[in-house]
Amino acid sequence: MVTSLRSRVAAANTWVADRPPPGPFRAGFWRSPIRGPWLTSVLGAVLLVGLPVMFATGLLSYLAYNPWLPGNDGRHASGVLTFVPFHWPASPAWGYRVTQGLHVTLGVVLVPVILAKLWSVIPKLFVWPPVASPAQALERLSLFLLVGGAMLTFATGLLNIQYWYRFPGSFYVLHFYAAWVFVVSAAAHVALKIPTMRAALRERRVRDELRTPLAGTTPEPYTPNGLVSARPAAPTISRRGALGLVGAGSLTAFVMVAPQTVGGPVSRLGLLSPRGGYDPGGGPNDFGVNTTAGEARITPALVGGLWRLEIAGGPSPIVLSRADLAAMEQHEATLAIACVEGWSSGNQRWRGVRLRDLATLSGVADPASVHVESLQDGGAFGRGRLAGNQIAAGDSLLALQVNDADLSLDHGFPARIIVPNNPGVRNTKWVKRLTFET
Ligand SMILES: Nc1nc2c(c(=O)[nH]1)N[C@H]1C(S)=C(S)[C@@H](COP(=O)(O)O)O[C@H]1N2
Ligand SMILES: [Mo]
Repeated sequence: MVTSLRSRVAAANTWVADRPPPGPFRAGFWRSPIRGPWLTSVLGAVLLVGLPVMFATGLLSYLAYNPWLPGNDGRHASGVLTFVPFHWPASPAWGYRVTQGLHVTLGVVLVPVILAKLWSVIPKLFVWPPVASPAQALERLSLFLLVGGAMLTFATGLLNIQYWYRFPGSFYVLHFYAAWVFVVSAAAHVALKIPTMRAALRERRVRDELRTPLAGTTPEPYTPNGLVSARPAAPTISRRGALGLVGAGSLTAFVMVAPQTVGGPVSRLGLLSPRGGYDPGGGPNDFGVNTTAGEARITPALVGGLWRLEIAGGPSPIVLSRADLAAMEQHEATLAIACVEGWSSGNQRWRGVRLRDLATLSGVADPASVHVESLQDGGAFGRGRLAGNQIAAGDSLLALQVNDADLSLDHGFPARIIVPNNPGVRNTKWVKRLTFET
């Protein structure tokens, strides 16, 4: 009885397996003669170098937000993945600019490689029958997580650097979890595929293949259910040509995006980076802006003569006017704003009151953190916490001026935070209250 049921299921399976629907499920539908383990392995090798750098710099960015401080972005993103091996330092001042510039630039540069890699394995998406055994079902599920995780990680990242924030939920959370799904499934994929990759790269030397013109381009040996076409067409591009195309795509992406990480006039070369230039007519405040005063609904009345800074957390709150702040000891620091989106303002000369002097004034000797609040209502941008080591750093300022001029309204007049090695978003503009916490 059981045997006959089994054999009937097996017979049904064979019947289905022998009758793929027309189109991409049929052997021989995919005909590119250069598709095969070699091309996939070369692209995989590039990703094997690039993705760990992306993941490491991404984790550093996560740490730079001080996710362990209540109310900071990283908090709700972390959950079971809360992992803070060290507190983000305030030096070197250029640290975040380098790691995040690398993260974003590499992310864009790898897009053509990822797309080519997906193209190279596309027959695998159309395996027939779709589920042949539990083991194969598991493998397909892991590939779904791999491809889905990769797409979501890259899509959220790319939308973010183009200032498209209308995600369902927070960019931070989506990007963070998608990256973990991507990285864990990629690690499993690599462990499974390393032998195939090594064999493929041993079979054909990269050096030799890069010398092979179109005329000499032949398919790799066919194996059933593999990547090589059962019915290869005549080549229209060599493997060298295909890799050249991907390389040219990556190089173009690099040229378009890298300049914005440098900042200053150079960033105008980055034609595809939206923050290429900001031109309020030149002058000391002519550098990139995230959220103008208009967008943040900061009116001249809010920042006029009636503006006061409130300093709380000590025995009694202190209220200071801008003139009071200007009368305190001023300190100058040359620092660049480096945004999570990969762009930098380039170095600017900021002038203002040291955060640690304000902490002392408030009566909190050795604060563990400071809660910074902006006149801007609502949203993650209007508030955030900085850690004790950031307050203590000598170049951490509540800035009143930049490049010998008062801050412009767009850059945070009457006063803004500027802290070395701090993600841009934590340099709050239009500050109204500082609460020092122990
Ligand atoms: N109040 C407030 N502060 C803010 C922002 C904001 O939108 N609102 N944007 C932040 C972000 S994301 C960055 S990168 C920097 C940019 O500073 P800038 O506009 O002066 O160049 O300001 C930060 N401070
Ligand atoms: Mo930013």
